[in-house]
This record gives sequence, structure tokens and C-alpha cells, in this order.
Amino acid sequence: MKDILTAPWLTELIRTCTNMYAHGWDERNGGNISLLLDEAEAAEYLDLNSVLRTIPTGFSAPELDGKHFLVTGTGKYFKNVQYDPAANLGLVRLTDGGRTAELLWGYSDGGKFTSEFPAHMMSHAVRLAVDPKNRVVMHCHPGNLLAMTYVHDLDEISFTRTLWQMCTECIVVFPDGVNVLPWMLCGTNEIGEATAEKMKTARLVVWAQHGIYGAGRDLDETFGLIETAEKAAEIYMKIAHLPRLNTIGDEQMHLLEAHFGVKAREGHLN
Ligand code: 2HA
Ligand code: ZN
Repeated sequence: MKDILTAPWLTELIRTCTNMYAHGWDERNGGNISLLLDEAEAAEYLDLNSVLRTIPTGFSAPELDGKHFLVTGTGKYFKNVQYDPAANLGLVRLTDGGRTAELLWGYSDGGKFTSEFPAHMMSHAVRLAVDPKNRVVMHCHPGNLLAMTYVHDLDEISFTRTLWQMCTECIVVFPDGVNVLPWMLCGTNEIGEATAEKMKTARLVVWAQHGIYGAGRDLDETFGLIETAEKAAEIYMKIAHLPRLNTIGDEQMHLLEAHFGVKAREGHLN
């Protein structure tokens, strides 16, 4: 059995937490990540028959039965993940139709998965139905996106169009746009269900006055998705109070679509 601390998927998740903290997106215990692993990937490093303990999830997700996830821990700080991965992260397998998580590694101080586990797992189920290669769900609190939800209307088409207009490559990176949830109580099954519903049509879901969710095939791609949207929101927050003399119009958006071979979400361009 190989040492789990040498697993590439573990080291990449640790580096991602450190990087997200360095970007200022994950103050204190803010943010959480879940990464879907192949059983074979996990089996190289762990005896999958050895369950350390079981943890009830409080929801059901039959689509995810038997699946393995590496997940950040509740109350844990992203800045500390690199120093003590086994306390700050856990590897769980869902069983019992998703109602139970079997802990196979981690949460070594008696902890458990993020309070946003419902939103993560429900989003994985939905994204896997859209894209069988989806493996990552990522949540964080980037300052400019958050700020934007205070001063921009929350209509999804309008919010998406504003972001697309802020940097030329936004429409190429997230042609599916962003969906937006109004303020809701976090850490609940309700916000999990609402987030998953929004994930049916976009890989980015903004939680107004809270943060953002991203989904993607790997950690780099998902990080880059949030990074691009946050950059666009940063530009918006720099210019929102100034007269706008120039913008990227729909004609230019259509040129980008054609040149990069992407299709903007239906109804988002004229
Ligand atoms: O506690 O970000 O949404 C971590 C969070 C909750
Ligand atoms: Zn949060």
C-alpha cells in the first residue's frame, strides 16, 4: 500500500486549498472542496474494507451510492490544510443510498465533512448527469463576486452578461454563464437542493451575499473557472461607478463564439 500523502490527487487538493487561501477566497473556515475519486485510485493508498467510522449525511443521493470523495472538513481552515491534511480532510464513501458516509481516511481529530456537504453531493449528482467526467465541486468567498451581489441586480442573464463584458475571454471560459441564488441559509439541505437545481444549466452558481460554487472536471479547471469570474467581477467593481465609454458588445461576443468554437447559453446574447 502506498503512502496516501504521496497521492497526486491529495497533494493537488492540498495545493489548491493553499492557493485559494492565498487568493483571499477562504478566510477562516470559509470554503470547501469535494473531489470524486475512482475506486481504483483510492485503493492504491487505502484498504477500502477498513471503515474507520460511519457518519450520517442527513440526505439521500442514490446516484452517488458507492462513490468515493475527498472532502474538506467542517470548521477547518484552508490555510492549515497543508500542515495537517489528515485532520483537515477526509476520504469518504457514500453508502445506504447516500444517507451514510463511511470514513476511510482523515478527520483524524474526530471531525467530519464540510457543513456544505449536501450542496456538494447534490451538485455532484447533477453535474455527473450533465458531464460524466465532472469530478470537482468547489465553494469559496471571492471578494469581488460577493461585492457584486450587493450592487448588481441578481437576474441571471443580466449578471452573466455583465461578467462576460468585463474580460474578453469570459464567454469562452464560461459560455454556460452563471446562475444566481438569492440569499439563503447556508449549510442546509434546502440550499443544497437549490444549488444542485442551478447546476443543471451552469457550472457556476453565485450565492448572493455569500460566495460562489464552481464545478468541473479537475481542480485546475474548476479553480480557473472561479478565478475568471472573480477577475471579471473585480473589473466590474472598479468601473461600476464610472461612466462606461466602451464595452464588449454582442457582435464581438458572436465573433468570440465563432473563433473559439463555443456557444453562448441560449437567450443570453442578442
Ligand atoms: O464554512 O463556506 O458556506 C464554510 C462555508 C460555509
Ligand atoms: Zn461559504
